[in-house]
Amino acid sequence: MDRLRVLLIYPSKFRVTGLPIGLTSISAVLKQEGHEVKIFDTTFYELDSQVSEPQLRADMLMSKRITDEDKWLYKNNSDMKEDLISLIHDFKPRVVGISILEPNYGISLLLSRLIKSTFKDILIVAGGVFPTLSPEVVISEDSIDIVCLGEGETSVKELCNKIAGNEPYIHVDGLWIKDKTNIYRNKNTCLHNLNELPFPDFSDLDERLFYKPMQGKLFKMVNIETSRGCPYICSYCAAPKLKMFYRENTDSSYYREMKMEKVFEQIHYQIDRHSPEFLYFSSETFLAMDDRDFAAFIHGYKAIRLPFWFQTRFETIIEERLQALKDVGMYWLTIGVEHGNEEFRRKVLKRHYSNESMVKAAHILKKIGIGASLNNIIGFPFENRDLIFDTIRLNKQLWQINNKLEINVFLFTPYRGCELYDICKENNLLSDRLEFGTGVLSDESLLNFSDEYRQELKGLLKAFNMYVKLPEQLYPDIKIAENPDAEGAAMREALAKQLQSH
Ligand code: B12
Ligand code: SF4
Repeated sequence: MDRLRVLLIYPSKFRVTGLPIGLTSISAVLKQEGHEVKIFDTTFYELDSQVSEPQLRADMLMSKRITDEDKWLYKNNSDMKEDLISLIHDFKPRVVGISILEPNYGISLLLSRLIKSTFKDILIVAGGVFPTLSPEVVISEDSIDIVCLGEGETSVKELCNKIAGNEPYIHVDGLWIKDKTNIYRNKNTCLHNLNELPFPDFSDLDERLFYKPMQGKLFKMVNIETSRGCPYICSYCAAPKLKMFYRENTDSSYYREMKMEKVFEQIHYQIDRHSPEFLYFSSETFLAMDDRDFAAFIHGYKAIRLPFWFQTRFETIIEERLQALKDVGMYWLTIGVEHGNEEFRRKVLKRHYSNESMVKAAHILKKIGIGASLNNIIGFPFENRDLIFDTIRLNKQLWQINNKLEINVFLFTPYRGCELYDICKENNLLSDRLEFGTGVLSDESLLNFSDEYRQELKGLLKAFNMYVKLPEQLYPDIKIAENPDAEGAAMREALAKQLQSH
């Protein structure tokens, strides 16, 4: 069998840093088979926005401004298309794989069309959450030859081995493959055992991708995969549909945990290769682990001595666990509040926990002396200003308990494959502004709201942290700060100063 050259594309934008596990896991598997892999990353090119993700978050008073951003997250000064073409000329890949999330589908098409029109013989494979949940959309695109549904490690390995061995590949599991007359829709029957996969290979990624802001400073971080999937069913997230996809196709559970001994093997492996200053445990709900694994984690981590952070759910915040985690290096965590009205949260978002449990968790975090980012979303269907104020009030209550909490707020985006996307569609709520590639980090709602309400949402996004952190006597001024005019801008500036001195 020959060695195959495979180029993997990470079509990310806005200088959103952090390491992609899916793409690098595929890279590791291909290298294990002896193939040669390179990665082309679009994160640092000047694309549709001048503003980086960290800068945008600081502008919205969510997090501290990074002072040395340009030193670490500087933009490329070359042309993305020219760089890609020249890389392909030099590397001469037989296969190009693109990892696609819905907000990145627009840029993915730009690149796949460019490649197809310049290098006709290259086979282009699209994989990731978006192709998995919308395969018909992706397979209908002329520049894409193959769509990978679900986890791609085994499918891509088989595809590349067959191409390298000059064997027919139209029946490889998990791939939808086009030839001149047909589309072969092969089912994905494989959900991987995390203990049997090689560790993600980050060695071909741009060094800048490793840097994540933490309290206004950038740290070199490495992701450690501990689980895949999520047991919950939130209506605005892709995880429940992915769970259904795997249940129907493989009859197994999407949510899987890696054995603790394997987690530690991975930690040592990545530390040896990348010397990180911080670790990020890549799991949708890190503290979903049982008591035995938790005890093993605490015991094993004592020797690691690196600060770490993770994301989890409010239900998993238990004082004894958090204290034990802090004692071994936990620095920060991220938790989803998402909405402040219990009934709305339960009925529309399908998140079942009480506000009281969040208040209790905020007290625990305060007692332990640990900070956390709270994620919120506004601009849902069936929401209004009053309901948004329930979210503001809950965050205010939590922040007053623990002012180390960082309050994040994002605009709801209806991604295909999420239950709320279908609900918006049924209710004729999707606007014609909804195109692939829109929505990410935007303040422009993609729902069919009135112009007035869309403007109101923009104002509320900017003012959210002010409402949460400044006294209620200032609410009339904050209302002025919501306005898009010069008076609003001046008021925002004045209030932002007050907030900083608070
Ligand atoms: C970790 C994570 C991130 C990381 C890494 C992102 C990445 N591209 O890997 C960071 C923090 C950077 C991130 C950012 C964002 N994310 Co995110 N993220 C996740 C999360 C929680 C886990 C992803 C993961 O690592 N899964 C485990 C790996 C193994 O699975 P995987 O990545 O899907 O890869 C497998 C397959 O998809 C396939 N595959 C993937 N790529 C390829 C490529 C080829 C060629 C092939 C053949 C196969 C293949 O094989 C892989 C290995 O098995 C998911 C939730 C989820 N359940 O997926 C959301 C999720 C992917 N994120 C989402 C979104 C919206 C975003 C943001 C836009 C958020 C924002 N507002 O800023 C940004 C955009 C990022 C960008 N790069 O532009 C959405 C995507 C929705 C959609 N329908 O596309 C998800 C699904 C969450 C949700 N809301 O439903 N995210
Ligand atoms: S939002 Fe988080 S907790 Fe809810 S289903 Fe998605 S990954 Fe799981």
